[in-house]
Amino acid sequence: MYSENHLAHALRAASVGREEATFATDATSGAVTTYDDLWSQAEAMAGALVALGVAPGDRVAVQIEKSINGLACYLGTVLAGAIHLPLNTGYPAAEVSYFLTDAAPRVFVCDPAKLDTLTPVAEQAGVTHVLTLDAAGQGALTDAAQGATPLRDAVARDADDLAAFLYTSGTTGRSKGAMLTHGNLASNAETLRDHWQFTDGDVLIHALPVFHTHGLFVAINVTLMAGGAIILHRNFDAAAILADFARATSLMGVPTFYTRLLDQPGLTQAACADMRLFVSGSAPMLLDTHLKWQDRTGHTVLERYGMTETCMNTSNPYDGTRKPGTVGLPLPGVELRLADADGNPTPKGEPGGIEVRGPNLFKGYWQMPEKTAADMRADGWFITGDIGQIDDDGYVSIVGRSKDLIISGGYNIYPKEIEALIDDIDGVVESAAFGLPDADFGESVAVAVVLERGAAVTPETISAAIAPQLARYKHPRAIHVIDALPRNTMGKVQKNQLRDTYAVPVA
Ligand code: MCA
Ligand code: AMP
Repeated sequence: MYSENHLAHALRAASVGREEATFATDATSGAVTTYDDLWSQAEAMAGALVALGVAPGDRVAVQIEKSINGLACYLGTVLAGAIHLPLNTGYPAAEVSYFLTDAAPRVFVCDPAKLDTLTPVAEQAGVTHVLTLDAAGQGALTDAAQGATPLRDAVARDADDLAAFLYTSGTTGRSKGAMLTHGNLASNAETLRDHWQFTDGDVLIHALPVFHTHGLFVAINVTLMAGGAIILHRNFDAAAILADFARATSLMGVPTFYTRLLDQPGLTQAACADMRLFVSGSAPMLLDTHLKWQDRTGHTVLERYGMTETCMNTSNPYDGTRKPGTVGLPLPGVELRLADADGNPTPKGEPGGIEVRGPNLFKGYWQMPEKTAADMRADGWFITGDIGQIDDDGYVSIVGRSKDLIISGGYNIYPKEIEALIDDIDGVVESAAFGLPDADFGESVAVAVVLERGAAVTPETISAAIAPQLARYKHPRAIHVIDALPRNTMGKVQKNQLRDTYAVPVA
């Protein structure tokens, strides 16, 4: 099936001959989607896209709520040989405008409620087709799919051809489109399926967003490649997820999922009796959370480490010892080393910059060869910007980051993006955004601002000025007006000092 299309073939193979098996159960309505339903819908979507003129290599951008038809749109894009470009549903028009202009997609699919706002944005970016898809899976795209001739033979694509763009912010401000190939996605999901022992008997509780690697290329691709099933939650509701433990086998989440579940009195060993695997990633899980989880459930959370550009790099073992506070060992096929800024490996046992190499590595940043070259060494090592340490057993711990990044509830927030908006406000001299410990999200955004003398600017006016331009999760939770930013002798802003000054004890 789809033997000419590398990723589609890999995703479909496990369910061939089992078309009536369940792929998804909707957590709220109980509606069941079989594998036949899913792929039929994907073929219809692919037919609609081809009818709109989508050709191999074209981008299909989506900013849509999570739904089965949304997943079918992803798969339909792959079948059509095009490139799937999902956008965070929280991005306001100002942010969407950047992505559409940069990626120049042939088609943009958005929520009907945003059509009036986003149509002019898309037109300005030169997008020729704007369609809709709502949370119930209805809209112009579904209508077009119903009227289209389904694409039964997937468009031929090799392992090296592009399958997806995921935008990831840069430390210098502008977001970069990470180009992921069919081979990247297929090889990584296959490795994870085998490493975590996913089979067609698995039922994964799926509560992650599907516009990032974690929710889409890990959770969905692994399930498809195993021929398993998901319970589809549109958002994270701790009580509803806990209730599903009785009919599921596995959960993938960010640390916030686990801290919120720990607040549920019903979280007991008995409640987890049917679950075989809890996976965490995207952000560091505190040792305290690991230990509390072990104590309450009898399970050890399996922590793993990845990046948009690399998919998953390391994982604690399924069968062997899972070491809380580490992200485990390099996955099969992935090489990992610690090195200094020049690429010289660091002495054994000492911290160093994490670099990775393998079939999981992306092809580069879209139309930014200089940024690709800055992060990718000539001999293929990718510089992650994370600082790690490796213990005597080979387990990797992430001990810091050389990149200026805040991770809040599993979402990456680049301080530079916030600082640039604040610095643009009349009366602001300069600003520094930094992360503070947060009991729910791990980190939250705080900002220190220096004002011109007598400027009529307040934390409230700053919030109001940046609000329309930034997704809600990036909004500063605290804004401090100060006389001068602390700097070292080289003139570099000392964010550690700001973090120490403004940290509030976490409950
Ligand atoms: C929601 N809010 C947030 C966040 N999420 N603020 C900061 N950080 C966040 N992550 C805002 C909401 O807009 C709201 O603001 C207020 O916080 C409370 O919202 P609440 O309803 O409690 O939040 P939620 O809807 O329950 O979402 C929390 C969440 C969500 C479930 C943790 O953020 C989430 O799904 N995170 C997962 C992100 C993820 O998939 N990351 C993977 C990417 P107000 O009420 O004031 O308007 S990284 C990746 O893919 C790499 C490769 C990897 O390794 O996995
Ligand atoms: P993203 O750019 O959204 O793909 O986020 C990737 C970054 O998330 C990595 O470079 C790490 O800094 C961080 N990350 C992912 N998984 C973990 C983890 N298990 N522990 C600590 N940090 C993590």
